[in-house]
Amino acid sequence: MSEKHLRSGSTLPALKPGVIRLYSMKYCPFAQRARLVLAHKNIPHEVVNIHLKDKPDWFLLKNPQGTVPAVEVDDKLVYESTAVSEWLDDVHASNRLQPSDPYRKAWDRILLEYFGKLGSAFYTVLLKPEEIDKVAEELGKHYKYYEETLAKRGGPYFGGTNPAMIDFYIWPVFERLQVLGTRHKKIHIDKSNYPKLSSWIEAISTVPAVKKTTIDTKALLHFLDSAASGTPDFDYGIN
Ligand SMILES: N[C@@H](CCC(=O)N[C@@H](CS)C(=O)NCC(=O)O)C(=O)O
Repeated sequence: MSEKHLRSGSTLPALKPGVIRLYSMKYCPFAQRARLVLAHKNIPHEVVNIHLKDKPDWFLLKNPQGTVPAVEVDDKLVYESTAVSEWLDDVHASNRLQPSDPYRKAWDRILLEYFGKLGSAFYTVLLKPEEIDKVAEELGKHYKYYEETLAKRGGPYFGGTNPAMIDFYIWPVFERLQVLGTRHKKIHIDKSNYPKLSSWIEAISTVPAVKKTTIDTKALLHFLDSAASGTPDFDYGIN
C-alpha cells in the first residue's frame, strides 16, 4: 500500500480479514506510540496514512474525532493513542509493556497525565520560538522531574531494566525536543545537567522498535517547520 496520505475523494482501501490496520500520519507523535507498540511486539499490520488537512469522509465515519492513530481489525476499531496502545498490548500479550504491579501502574498514569505539560511546552517551542527563554525555564522543571523519577526507578528506562509502555508514550515528544534542541541550545538535554535523562535517551535510542520508527532529523525538522507555517508537508520524504 502506498505511504502517501489519503485525502477526501480517495477510495477506502479494502480491509483484509484478520489484518490489523493502523490509520496514521507519518510525522505524528501520537501515532508513533502505536507504531512503537506494533514494532516492539512484532505485530503484523498495514498502515493507511491520512491527510489530516483534507480528511476522507470514510475516515471521519470511523473516527468522528478525526485524529490518528486509530486501529482497525475486522469489525473492531479503536482510536486515541493510549487506548490503541493498551488494546494492542492486551490482545498481543507477549512482550507485555503495561506494568502488572498496581502501584507502578498508578505512578505510570501520574507520569502520563503530567506529560501533557511537556507536550504543550514542545508546541510552544515550535510555534512561538520568541518565547524560548520562558519555555526553556519551564522545560527545565519538567526535565528535572523526569530526572528524579529515573533516579528513583533505577533506570535506564522508566520501566526499569526494560522499556515499558510509559517509555513509548513519552519518547516521541522527547525525540522531537532533541531535534528542536539542535536549533535551540537552551532546551537541549545535557549529560552534565540531566545525566539520567540523557542516559535514558541513549538507552531508548538503541531499542529496536525505536530505531525502526525513528524519523530522519532533516525530514522531521522540515515537517515541523511546514506544520508551524500552517501547511504541513505530510508526504515529505515519501516517493
Ligand atoms: N488524544 C489523541 C491526540 C491525537 C492527535 O492529536 N493526533 C493529531 C496528529 S499528530 C491529529 O490527528 N490531528 C488531526 C486533528 O486533530 O484534526 C491521541 O492520543 O490519539
